[in-house]
Amino acid sequence: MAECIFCGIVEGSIPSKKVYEDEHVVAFHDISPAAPVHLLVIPKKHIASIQEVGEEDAVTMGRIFSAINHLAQEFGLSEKGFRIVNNCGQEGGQTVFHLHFHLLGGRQLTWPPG
Ligand code: DGP
Repeated sequence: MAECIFCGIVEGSIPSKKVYEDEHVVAFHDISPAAPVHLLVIPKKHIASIQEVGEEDAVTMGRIFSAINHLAQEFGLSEKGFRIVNNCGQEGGQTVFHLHFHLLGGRQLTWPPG
């Protein structure tokens, strides 16, 4: 079994509610939703954080953002809007060290975050 939780989700050894998958990207429902829609969009490749993203990941990063756009439409967020969050490192609030983007929507979100 993979040591990384999200690698386990990618390979299917850890269950998740997947909502999107292509050759580079997987998206699934967050286990602890902070909004009516709370999805996580991740690269299949293990990248620990945004600090490890390089030129070689350009196609993957593009796919992540086009998947986010597609999912925002599919989950009915396009009209009223939504938020994309990436937590990076300890003070950034990152708890799972496999790059992921939170897609949050379905309620009025406030700013600034805590
Ligand atoms: P972050 O704090 O940005 O690293 O967010 C990690 C998110 O991952 C957090 O919102 C909870 C979610 N999460 C952690 N473990 C699991 C899991 O096993 N399954 C799913 N679906 N989500 C998880």
